[in-house]
Amino acid sequence: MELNQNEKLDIKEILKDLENYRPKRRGWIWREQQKDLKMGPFTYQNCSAPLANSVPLPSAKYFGDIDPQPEYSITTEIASGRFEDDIRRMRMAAWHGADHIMVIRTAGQSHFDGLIEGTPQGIGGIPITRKQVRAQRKALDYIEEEVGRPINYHSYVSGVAGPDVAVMFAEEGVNGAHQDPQYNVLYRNINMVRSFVDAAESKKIMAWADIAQIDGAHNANATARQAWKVMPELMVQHALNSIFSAKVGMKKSNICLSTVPPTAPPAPCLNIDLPYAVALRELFSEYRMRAQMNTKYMESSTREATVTHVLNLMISRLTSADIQSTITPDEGRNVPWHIYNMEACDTAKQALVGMDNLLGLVELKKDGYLKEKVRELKERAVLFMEEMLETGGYFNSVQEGFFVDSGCYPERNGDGISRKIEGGVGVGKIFERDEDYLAPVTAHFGYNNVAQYDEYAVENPSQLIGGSTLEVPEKIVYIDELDETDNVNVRMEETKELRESSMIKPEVEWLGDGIVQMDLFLPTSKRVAEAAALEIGKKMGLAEVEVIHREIMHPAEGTRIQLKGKLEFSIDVDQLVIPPEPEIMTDDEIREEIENKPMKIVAATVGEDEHSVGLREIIDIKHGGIERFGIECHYLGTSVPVEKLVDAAIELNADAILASTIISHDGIHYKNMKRIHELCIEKGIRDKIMIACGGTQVIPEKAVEQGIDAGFGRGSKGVHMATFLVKKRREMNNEN
Ligand code: Z97
Repeated sequence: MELNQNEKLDIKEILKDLENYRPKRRGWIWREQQKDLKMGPFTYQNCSAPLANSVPLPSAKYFGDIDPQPEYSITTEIASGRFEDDIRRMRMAAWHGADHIMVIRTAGQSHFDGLIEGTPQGIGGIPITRKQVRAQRKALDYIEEEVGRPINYHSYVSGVAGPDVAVMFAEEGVNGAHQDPQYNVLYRNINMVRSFVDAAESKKIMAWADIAQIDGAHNANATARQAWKVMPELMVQHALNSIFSAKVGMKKSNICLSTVPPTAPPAPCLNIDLPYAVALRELFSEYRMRAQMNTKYMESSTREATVTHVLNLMISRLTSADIQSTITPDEGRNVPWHIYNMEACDTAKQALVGMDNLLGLVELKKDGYLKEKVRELKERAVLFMEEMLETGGYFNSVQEGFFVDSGCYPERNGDGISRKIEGGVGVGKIFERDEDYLAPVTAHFGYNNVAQYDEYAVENPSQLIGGSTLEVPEKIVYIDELDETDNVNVRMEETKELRESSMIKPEVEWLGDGIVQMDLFLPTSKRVAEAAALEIGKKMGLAEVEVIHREIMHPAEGTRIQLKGKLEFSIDVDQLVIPPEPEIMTDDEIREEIENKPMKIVAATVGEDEHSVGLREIIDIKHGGIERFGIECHYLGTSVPVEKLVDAAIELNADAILASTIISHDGIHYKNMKRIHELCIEKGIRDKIMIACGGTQVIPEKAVEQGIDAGFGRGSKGVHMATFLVKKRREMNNEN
């Protein structure tokens, strides 16, 4: 199967024969920095290879549609609850520059003591199952061909079923995963001994599959009362998971620290976040940095979240990052919608490309505040470690509540998360291996008594059974669906009409969800505005109306509201009358043509019409009008009689007459057009001159019916007019 960019990805095709699908490859793939990369008129220092297919930034049209890609991997997090709809989002995100697709797990999956099968619908994320993972990896195998860049697929290995999930990920070609036993302990209250034993096994398997690992330190930042106070502890958490992973056998270049700039405006965030970022990079120079954006202080304002994101991106550019996360405002208002994934990817791309070569321009100070702060943070972290040792190690320290304390170490407020060594989910489930223990599997951690059975199998115990599932995927037991009522086939049947007919509905996350968002300004206080907005939504025919964002413009004068609601109807796209898109030549093409063959026009508003703004926008260089292409414009003013306009055209030997009217009583605008055409015939110039008329009430087809060459309605720009003039002149001269 090959994707066609003009066709939707066929989910049914992805699901077909999934039982026998094998991933194309294993392991994480990093982007490669290309120094002195030339694209369009520019040279970049911090970019990677461009994509074969992508959606460039909106303003790329002024720069030859180039779409430079930063050298950091760009993450997008996807969490809608329906994996089949997320696949379409992944494709869009890949076109917007994401090459690290993280699927968030459904609520509570950490506490499942084993794998889930089938494709149930999730809450707050996707139930991670073999079928779901395989389908998404398969889709990404096609999508990466389409965009021309490898895409890393990622989910979570933490939790009680960590090792089981790790094996499944290794089998299914997953490329990245969160794995950090401290996450289990602190946030999921999973027994700490069990968590570290499971982590050893999980990490060993991840290392075999070359899966890049992200740790869980960012969670302390999100949980802490004052996120910037846990900076020393965050470094300790990074250190514990990193060295533990390396000791288990994971290569350091696949161990990523999940770093978060700890604070956000109105805090003076750069002043706090930058020393922390520098300290981390100095202490952990052998490892990779996954720069997560700050989510702790994220509210429902997309504007505010975007500014914080950009400040975080500046930290990445001033220090470094290997993976750059792009959290969406989902975290602030729980709207994990397609558009926000794209916006966040674009924010990262735009800011990183905009700050290309930043370190070639500025240098971080090597003395003063920055240096002192960096040293102070490192000292605090080292002291924290020392106290842990004095306390008897990690387990005792957790029991004592050392972690996620709201004090900045060595200050302690006694409000840390405390867990019992003999407590938590899965307590007492660790057993020492017997002397004759043998597991005929690959990538297994710890004691495995193979030699007594076959000394040649010591290096690879799976030989004893002719290979385990990692070598012989045919041995994988693939379970399709377990629940008849909750699975992808049932869901796709429910949305069949929208998949297979010309009916269409607006959507934010699931096909046919019918959700729309509205922006309102209401000239009243916040509480009143909220209530009024809900009423307005209902009156507009929306179901399930909800206010998802409110922002005070002034306590009494007004409030900005964002509303969401559901539309119950669909539209038949086959019934739509879609006018052809106006043709537009590029600025360069038009300019070249005019340079080679100059053009002159006369223009005026005609009849009794004083509205000059529209015409000025078409003509004036200031408004992007046709003057900017070098077209010589003679503007005669307003309320000009049509006779005078035609005479002026003759006198100046103009190539075209441009007339504009807004007034349309009694069809006067069309009558004037007809008159210009007739006058030109009478004066013998009609076959030599182009006539174009415009105005807000002008319907192009009706204008042409009056005998003139083109009509321009509302929304027309100078470039449309210039394109018409150039093409029409070529046609008149038989140059096409
Ligand atoms: C991020 N925005 O990008 P469950 N293991 C670790 C984690 O950090 C997490 C889980 C497991 C964040 C993603 C927070 N991280 C969300 C180390 C969650 C999730 O939800 O307990 O099944 O596992 O990292």
